[in-house]
Amino acid sequence: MMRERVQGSVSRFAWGVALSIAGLGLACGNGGASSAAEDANGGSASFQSTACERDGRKDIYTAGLAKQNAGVRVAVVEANPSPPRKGANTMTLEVTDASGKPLDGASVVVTPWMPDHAHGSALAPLATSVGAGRYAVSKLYFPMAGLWQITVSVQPPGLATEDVTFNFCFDG
Ligand SMILES: [Cu+2]
Repeated sequence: MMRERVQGSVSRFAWGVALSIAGLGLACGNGGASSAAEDANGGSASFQSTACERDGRKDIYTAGLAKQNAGVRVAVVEANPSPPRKGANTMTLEVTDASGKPLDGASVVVTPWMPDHAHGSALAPLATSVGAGRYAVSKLYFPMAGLWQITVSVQPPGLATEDVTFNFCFDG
């Protein structure tokens, strides 16, 4: 009798976990089973670290965090909120050439992308030149928790486009 009751309880628990993971998978659209399981772990108080804390791909945000391609360097000099998080954000980027000269008048396109789910954001960010090589980015919206790639494509006047990519992870 006792043994049967214990087995029944374990079975119900297993079903509950399976249903939770299935639900997260649906919410993520194209989310794989492994990332859905990670989200489930991140939301559980019984684990000591969050999904983002365990994600080795992320950049740790600090004001001035910079990435460089061959001829273009992009620094996130300001983020609001700071650090960036899930939801609505704004950022100020400083764009310079490899020697540190501010690049004004460049075409700057910012593209958010969730590599684990193969989707972007419903909003297209807007980058506006504010002088001294700085660009104010609005409409930067991350609709869900997880790892986001923020690619900044810079085309200085008359030159080729170069991309730099920041990787920020947001817990729910
Ligand atoms: Cu997603």
